[in-house]
Amino acid sequence: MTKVIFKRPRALSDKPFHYCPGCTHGIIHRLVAEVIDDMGIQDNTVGICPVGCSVFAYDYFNVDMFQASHGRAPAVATGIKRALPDRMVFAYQGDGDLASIGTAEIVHAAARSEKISVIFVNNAVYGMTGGQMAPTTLPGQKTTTTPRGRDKELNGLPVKVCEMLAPLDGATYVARVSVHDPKHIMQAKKAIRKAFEIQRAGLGFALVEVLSTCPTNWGLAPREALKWLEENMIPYYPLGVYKEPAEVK
Ligand SMILES: Cc1ncc(C[n+]2csc(CCOP(=O)(O)OP(=O)(O)O)c2C)c(N)n1
Repeated sequence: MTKVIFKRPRALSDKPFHYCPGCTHGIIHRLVAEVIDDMGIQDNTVGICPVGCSVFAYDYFNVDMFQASHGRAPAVATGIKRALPDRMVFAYQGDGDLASIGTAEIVHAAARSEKISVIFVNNAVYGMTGGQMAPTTLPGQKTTTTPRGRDKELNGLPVKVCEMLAPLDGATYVARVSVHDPKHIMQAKKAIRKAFEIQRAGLGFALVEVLSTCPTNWGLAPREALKWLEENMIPYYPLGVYKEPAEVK
């Protein structure tokens, strides 16, 4: 008899991901889908995908999906959640999308404490458009628009999204996780589950920042990219829970 020990979550379609080898968007999709399965909310969930490499997330998630214009996922999520408050609504956004063109959207969605869950994928570059500097690009990091490395005099310093949003009164749950190894992947799933549980309990705005790789634009092999994330991104973007309501601790 065959015993199934690992299978595709129901909340993921069988369409193969288009992501580059070693890109961790696929792992993060899977974690969100597993949480949807585990909570039994597949028929009741609406996802918003961004502009960026994960724009085709609407093909991968087996739930109702919307595609928002660049940076506007929190506004679209707000509209859906307010019109259909019994739905579980999540926005999935990259760092160019959320922390650059969409900065005002995310700040005000958090300040209003919209009852949405935001999955924020920080890979320190604009992936889809060819690896330009993002607000999250590390000091000294080479990108196609900072070929000599990000220079604080010319390019300023990175935006740390969790540290920026957590002090807002409206932000209910804010956490940063990583997916560079199995232990951290399991921790990331717990944080994503919490962001959904907070929404289910009607407690307010929840955001999970997931540190992610972009081997193609970083110019690294997949395993080197995981190591680069661990050694360079985590020291600059410390992992942990930045805000958590007493109800779910
Ligand atoms: C209004 C608008 N401005 C700019 C673009 C070009 N654009 C498409 S994707 C993208 C960057 C996406 O980067 P990120 O959000 O970090 O996601 P990633 O691709 O790295 O996952 C940009 C600037 C666009 N499509 N629409």
